[in-house]
Amino acid sequence: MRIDVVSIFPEYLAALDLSLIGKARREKLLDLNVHDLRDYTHDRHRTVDDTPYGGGAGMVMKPEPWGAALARIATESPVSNALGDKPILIVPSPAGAVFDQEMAYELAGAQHLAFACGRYEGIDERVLEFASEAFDVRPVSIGDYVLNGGEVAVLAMVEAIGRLIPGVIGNPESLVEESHSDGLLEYPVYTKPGTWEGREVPEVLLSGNHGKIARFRRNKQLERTATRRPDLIVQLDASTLNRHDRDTLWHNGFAIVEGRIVPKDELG
Ligand code: JDE
Repeated sequence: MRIDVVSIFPEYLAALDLSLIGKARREKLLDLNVHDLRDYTHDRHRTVDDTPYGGGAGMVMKPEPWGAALARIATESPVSNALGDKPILIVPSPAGAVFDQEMAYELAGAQHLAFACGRYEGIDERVLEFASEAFDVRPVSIGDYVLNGGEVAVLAMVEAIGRLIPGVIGNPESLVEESHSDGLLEYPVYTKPGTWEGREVPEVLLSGNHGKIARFRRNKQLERTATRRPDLIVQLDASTLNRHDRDTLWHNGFAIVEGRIVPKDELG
């Protein structure tokens, strides 16, 4: 896979030389290129921003450097072809569609991704229109909060996508296990020593009884998800829950009514 990132702080992306993603680059599984937007300016001060039309606070990123940088990346794309296939341009933005594991899987299947890191109040909207001639443009949010720029969002997305590229993860079994995570949060994990700071590892995990261990872990997943992410519980398919699952959910505030999972406090 080829990935291009455009930023006014290219040093921010230095973290992508490290760990799993750094190894994938060295092994040529990932061709990652970071570009300095200021290299596409022509004035003495390498200006990338200007005041907003219509007034308002802050500054807006000028279109010309973005147009030049993105045109260059599109030209070099291994994807753009006569069939109308386009590379994907991801624009981190609090106003984007929310990035999740499903989107990570989709993007991991692409040949060429580009990321445009905005700063200040954002990028002149005409850049996204212009870019859509050569790219499939996707404004994407990593959550409902505001960052100073897109760089940190790109670090998160490249890590989530990069680890799904075949060969990047040493132990592909962990990916298989992950994909079977059935819409619940993970169960808690423990390792040696068996007693630490007066705290014991749950006895069942030492029992060797695999049926009991599976039930214990499943209960922990259901309890955690009910407490921390009740929004995920109501999205579960009730027909996939056994008698034990239903009992655990009941004791954690959820009922099943006519095949639908509902918080008990919403019952009449
Ligand atoms: C991403 N959750 C939050 C991007 C932006 C066009 C392009 C970019 C301060 O205002 C911003 C911040 C950012 C950086 O991304 C995030 C983010 N997921 O904050 C833009 C706006 N228009 C503007």
